[in-house]
Amino acid sequence: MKDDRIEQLLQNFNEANLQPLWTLESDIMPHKPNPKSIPFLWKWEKLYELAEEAGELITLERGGDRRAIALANPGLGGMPFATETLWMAVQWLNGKEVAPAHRHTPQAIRFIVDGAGSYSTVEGDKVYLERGDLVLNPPLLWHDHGSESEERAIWIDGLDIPLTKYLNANFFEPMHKDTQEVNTIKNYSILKYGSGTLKPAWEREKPVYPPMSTFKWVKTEQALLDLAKSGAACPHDDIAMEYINPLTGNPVMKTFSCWIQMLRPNVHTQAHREVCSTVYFVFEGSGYSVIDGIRFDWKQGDLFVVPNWKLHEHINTSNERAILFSINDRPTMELLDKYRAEKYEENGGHQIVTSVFE
Ligand code: GTQ
Ligand code: FE2
Repeated sequence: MKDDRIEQLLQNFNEANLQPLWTLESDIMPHKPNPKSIPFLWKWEKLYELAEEAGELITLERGGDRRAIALANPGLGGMPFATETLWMAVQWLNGKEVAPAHRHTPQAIRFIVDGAGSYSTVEGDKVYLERGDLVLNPPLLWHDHGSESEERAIWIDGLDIPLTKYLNANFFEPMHKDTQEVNTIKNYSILKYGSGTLKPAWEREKPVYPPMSTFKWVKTEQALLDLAKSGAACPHDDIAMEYINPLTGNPVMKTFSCWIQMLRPNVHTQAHREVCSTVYFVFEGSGYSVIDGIRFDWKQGDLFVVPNWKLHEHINTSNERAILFSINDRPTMELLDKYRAEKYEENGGHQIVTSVFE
């Protein structure tokens, strides 16, 4: 009797577009994060080969605006996203080309693989791009890229496109002309604010976004070498540094953070897991990471993903330094009070490798 009524009730819920919690629990309230994105790795040779071919076949026209090729995590059902919140792409710009000016609500960064005489203009501030530079593009600031040499430039883009899409907060606007006017000398914001520890004394206000658009590689590298010299290191990430707004100490973006880390020769870090997803770009060196028990061998140029709450540790297998650039959505998690982390205590902090990614 009662069973029949329950069955009828469930059917009535369904017809009324209602769903009772007691039939859903483990799906919408899992005991721990259960991301759809999977640990994955993209090899540089393949990315480069395909980007190069795109450089021959695809022109930069309005609509596309950029020759950017996105990492599509196989766990995300064909979406062009590296993780649930992060977009990562390889962008190829031919010599003498212009990627026309536009602006959008997703916030962006570029990490330069080979600048080759190219520039980015962000809200009238024109900066030249060199290997290892990090360029910031806060939300709704106009930007165009161009090349003043005969050679192609190539870089990595990081954006919060998936998060912006999920929040239905996306706006995109092409500019009425291809390139912005530049009224200051080149590299203006770097010259003015690039020291990071000193600022023009007469300026008292705190801009909402970091005052310089670019972190130059020479300074970043020096910071890594100095931190290593200090003897301090993170057990999980070795010589790891977060790019910050020098005027506030906050991560450079509201929704995601940028890191640069040096794994010293033969270092093997301790595994941990965090409520945040990370996309890594191997800037220099070779080694492997163990993510959720899977061994991912990497070398210069490769990109790989650590999804939410997956155990991970990094190993530099060489006698040279290895350098990883990465973006992670930890600032989003922290702003929303959802960040947690846990150390892996078993087995001396090292996971048992159950398979090797091919
Ligand atoms: O360079 O402006 O990878 O607008 C995706 C969207 C790069 C860019 C991307 C973009 C850009
Ligand atoms: Fe853009």
